[in-house]
Amino acid sequence: MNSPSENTHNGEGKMARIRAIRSAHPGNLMARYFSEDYFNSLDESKRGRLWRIIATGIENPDSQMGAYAQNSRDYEDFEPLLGPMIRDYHNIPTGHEIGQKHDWSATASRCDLADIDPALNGVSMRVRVGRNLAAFPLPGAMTKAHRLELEALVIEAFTTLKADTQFGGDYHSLTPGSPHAIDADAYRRRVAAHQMFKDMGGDRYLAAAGISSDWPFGRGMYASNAEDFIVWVGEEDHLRIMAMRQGGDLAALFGRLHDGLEKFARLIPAFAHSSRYGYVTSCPTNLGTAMRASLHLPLPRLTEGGRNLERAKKAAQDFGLSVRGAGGEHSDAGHGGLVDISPSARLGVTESGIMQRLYEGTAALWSLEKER
Ligand code: DAR
Repeated sequence: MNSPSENTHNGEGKMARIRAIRSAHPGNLMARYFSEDYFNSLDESKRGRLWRIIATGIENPDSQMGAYAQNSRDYEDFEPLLGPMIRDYHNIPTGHEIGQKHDWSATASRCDLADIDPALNGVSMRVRVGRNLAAFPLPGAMTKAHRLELEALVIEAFTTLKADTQFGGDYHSLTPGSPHAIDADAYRRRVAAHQMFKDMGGDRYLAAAGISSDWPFGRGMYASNAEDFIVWVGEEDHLRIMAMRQGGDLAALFGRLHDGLEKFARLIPAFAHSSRYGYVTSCPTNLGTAMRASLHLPLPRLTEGGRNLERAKKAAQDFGLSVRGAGGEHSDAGHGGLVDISPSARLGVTESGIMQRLYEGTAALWSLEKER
């Protein structure tokens, strides 16, 4: 595939591919909303930028979104294309003003799955937020030097966090020659435990967007001593900050994340944020809160012992939840019908709202599981 700049002058070949994708893959939102008139109205520089933003959706026709922002300002600069894609994905009607608010206050109230059923007091729960530093390009447009500079900056912050009584821990780098280097076995163990991300080069969507370039330079993870607060460095966003625990106390889980996030944020430069789209992320699907909250729920009856997720997916949709296998994106159900459930909404909902939806959705699915 030629580089975007080589095709900026006409781009006829790419537009023909987009037309073909539009009819063969109607779920590809980039192809659905791409306008040749809009593209032709752009100057040379913006055409080159736009090709890089949508390269992933052209090279991967089966994409759901088909675009990754390369710079924080892309969402404003390419609103005529990205805006309709974002509204479609996040179910925001045309004419409805998009504006992101943030609210973590519900973490101060009781929200415990054990109140639904004492049997739910031992589930595996995780909540993460994506964050990008405003001073850097987004991961798809970073040079190797950017990646190393950003890692050095957060390592300095982790040096302070290490000494914290609540969040003390250690940083493990994948950068060859780093004084914080993690050995291969330890890395494999962390990946198997879902504490660390695997080589992103295997993800064709990220690779096409440049997000996995320079692997493994500038990549790593911070883990608290209790291993319940983790920060990924250099994955799909500059930072993925997460809390995880077994149990059912969602308020404690969200509170742990919020406290750690606030403490960490005070140690590093500002995050990219917009009043319209909230925290700016590489993928438009993560805009807003940039939060994914999930828990693993055994639904052996709804999933026919894990062999068929369709009924659970359909039921979950009614409660604003998405269902996937317990092994993560594109995985099957785990042993005993163990599935990962997560509120779908990220944008136009607050952090407290996501916690409530996860609680209420879990209660509804659990009731369906028990009645069948
Ligand atoms: N595969 C890309 C992104 C989908 C959302 N998942 C993320 N961001 N990890 C697509 O456009 O289908």
